[in-house]
Amino acid sequence: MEKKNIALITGVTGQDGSYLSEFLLDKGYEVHGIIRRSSVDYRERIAHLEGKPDFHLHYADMGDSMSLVKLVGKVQPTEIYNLAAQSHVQVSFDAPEFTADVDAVGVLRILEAVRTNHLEHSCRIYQASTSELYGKVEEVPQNEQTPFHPYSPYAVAKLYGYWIVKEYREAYDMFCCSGILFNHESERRGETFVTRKITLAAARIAQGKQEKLYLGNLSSLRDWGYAKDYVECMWLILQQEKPEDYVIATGVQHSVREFAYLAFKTAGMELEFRGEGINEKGVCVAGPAHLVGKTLVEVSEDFYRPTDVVNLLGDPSKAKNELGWNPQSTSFEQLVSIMVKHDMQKVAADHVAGVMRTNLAEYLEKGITK
Ligand code: NAP
Ligand code: F7E
Repeated sequence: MEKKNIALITGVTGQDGSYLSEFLLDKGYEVHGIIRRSSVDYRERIAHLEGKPDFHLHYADMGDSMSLVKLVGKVQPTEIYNLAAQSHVQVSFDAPEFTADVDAVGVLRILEAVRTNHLEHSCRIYQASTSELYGKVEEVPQNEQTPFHPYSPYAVAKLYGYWIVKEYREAYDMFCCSGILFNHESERRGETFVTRKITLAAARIAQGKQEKLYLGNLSSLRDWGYAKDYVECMWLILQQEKPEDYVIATGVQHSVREFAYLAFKTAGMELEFRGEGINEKGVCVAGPAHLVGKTLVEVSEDFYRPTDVVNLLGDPSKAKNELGWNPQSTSFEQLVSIMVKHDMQKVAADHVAGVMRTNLAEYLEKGITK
């Protein structure tokens, strides 16, 4: 009988972990995921997978070497996907030491757990690296050769993760690789990342549950893809003959302002942006009569970062040519539509169920209510 592929996913409860679990279960893998103890037991993104015979969850923590060593020994994975991280850039300014421990040293702990269990030549490792490494960008678009210039505590921690993976690949001949993934979003995206903050607010404003949305830098440019498309690349990277690093991106760039315009339009409100910088406002010029003429989007200094990454655009040529991956299988317009439609339904369902949610993203992101 053919031996089963066994995957261990750190960060299984996150956006990417949930899509990757579905993808690997469909491929016939036995999937093991790391969870942390939390005072709330409901794991929204993977609840539909719990109880499936090939899906297993284990308590461990990226900050606890012993838990990782024991778990890797017990599971004997053939592939590890290291997705666990404190992944919010703004939060990394507020909790830099925790971010460094999980996002930098955590990667080392995984690599050492594999070596300690003598699996370095049988277990392949994927590291969730990021376009944030390019930071204060030195060229546009960015590819695998573009120099790094990390520009936040998050990015600096992830740079360590990138280099330690490369080091272990060369020093110990391990099959470990980094996917340098540009922003990827979905209806499962955390609610304080800018895209989801916008789609949820558009849905809530359209349904009379919120008056206004406060954002930071509207001119920031991102290369936004669909998370469900990106997890396939994580798997493809580990199926190659040689361990290598890949840029995963769509090759298309939009501003936060453009994302907001399209999201509000999809929710039935046309915005016109007037003014500049901190005084810029998104005014409703077409849509429901009671909203026309109202300012629905404002800029707030609270959401500006001490240093911000403002010009990310990936060149996915290597992934396209060597992995055979299609960077544009979901367009920007489709992505926005998927997210807004989902959030319109979610807000309506919360209303019917009488759920009182303080999901004003301003509050969730900064503890601020305007
Ligand atoms: P996410 O939704 O924030 O999920 C992060 C995951 O990490 C969660 O499962 C979280 O568990 C877990 N985690 C955090 N600290 C941990 C710890 N100390 N021990 C164990 N688990 C811990 O992130 P994502 O968007 O899915 O991203 C996945 C990975 O890709 C991250 O490493 C991120 O930095 C990287 N990345 C993301 C993007 C993007 O655009 N999404 C782009 C490039 C790279 P809890 O649920 O318990 O908090
Ligand atoms: O910000 C600007 C903000 O928080 C995008 C993580 O998955 O992708 C993500 O990091 C841009 C920034 O994502 C608001 O200043 C404006 O320029 O959605 P974000 P991020 O920082 O790009 C990378 C690839 C990762 O690796 C990370 O893990 O949008 N922006 N106004 C805002 N951002 C937020 N959050 N909130 C605002 O109100």
